[in-house]
Amino acid sequence: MTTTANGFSTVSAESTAKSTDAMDSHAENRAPQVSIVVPTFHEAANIPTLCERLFNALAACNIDAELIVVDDNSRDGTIEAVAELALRFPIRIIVRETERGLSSAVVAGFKAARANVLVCMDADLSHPPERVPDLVKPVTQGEIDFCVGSRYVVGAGIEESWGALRVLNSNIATWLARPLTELRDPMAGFFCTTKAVFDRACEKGLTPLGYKIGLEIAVRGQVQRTREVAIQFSDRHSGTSKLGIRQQIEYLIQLAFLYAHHRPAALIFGSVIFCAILAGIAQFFV
Ligand SMILES: Nc1nc2c(ncn2[C@@H]2O[C@H](COP(=O)(O)OP(=O)(O)OP(=O)(O)O)[C@@H](O)[C@H]2O)c(=O)[nH]1
Ligand SMILES: [Mg+2]
Repeated sequence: MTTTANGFSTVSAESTAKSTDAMDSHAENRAPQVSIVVPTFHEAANIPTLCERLFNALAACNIDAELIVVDDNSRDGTIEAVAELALRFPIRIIVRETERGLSSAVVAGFKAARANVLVCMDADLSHPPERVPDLVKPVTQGEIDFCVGSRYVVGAGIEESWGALRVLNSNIATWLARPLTELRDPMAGFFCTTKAVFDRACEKGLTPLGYKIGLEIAVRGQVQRTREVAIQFSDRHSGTSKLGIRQQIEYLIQLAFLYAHHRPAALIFGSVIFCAILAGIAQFFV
């Protein structure tokens, strides 16, 4: 493994040298149509199934893509799994040794992407890989510049095992973002956009904080033409969730930044209402 000045590592194990050479020469010739970025933290068990299903779906639609895994030094066999898959598929891995976080991992992957069309999805198979072509097609054809794999449009669904608390949590988080975007599922981690939108979002001060990088890119990148593709959202295939209270607090901070920049009046109005509610509650205790 070699470490770059950014603190990234890329796999250079002998076992992958052959496939890396093959991919490098392929890379020199032609950039892929689509770069798919998957952030990972302890997802080794999910990577092979994800990779197989994804490239089967892409091959069926003649889509030429690369898969970039951005792993935060999981040390759980993810590097080895990718090295083995790289013998058969155009997959590579970026290992970050000094940084942690889902959103910043996606940003690192998008910056390393060779294609002009970018996809972000989870590793845990919550996002059906078979739907990737449906997200990609309208973007590659220039019809839209942001496509979401949505849980909240007609025909979509989420697994029944979601408890009432998780549904409520998701609904509140979605509702809080409503004035910022027309998307029904702005919290989705399954989306497709263009390098141009991503670059614009970076220019407008993209903050890779917390979990909701899709919302951040859509709002800062000022996307105009969006579409939502219905998906069946499954529970994670294997492993455990990394979403906790810290990520929820980070989401609120991220929202405050987005409102301050794009809807300052709504931020002031919301703050006044919030303080009024707090003052009302406080009266019961004094
Ligand atoms: N690189 C990186 N990836 C992360 C980090 N946290 C989460 N991920 C990945 O981001 C994706 C989404 O995380 P999840 O833990 O599945 O979050 P979730 O989908 O909200 O929760 P569950 O599906 O219930 O587990 C997965 O592929 C994770 O491995 C992180 O700090 N760094
Ligand atoms: Mg998940």
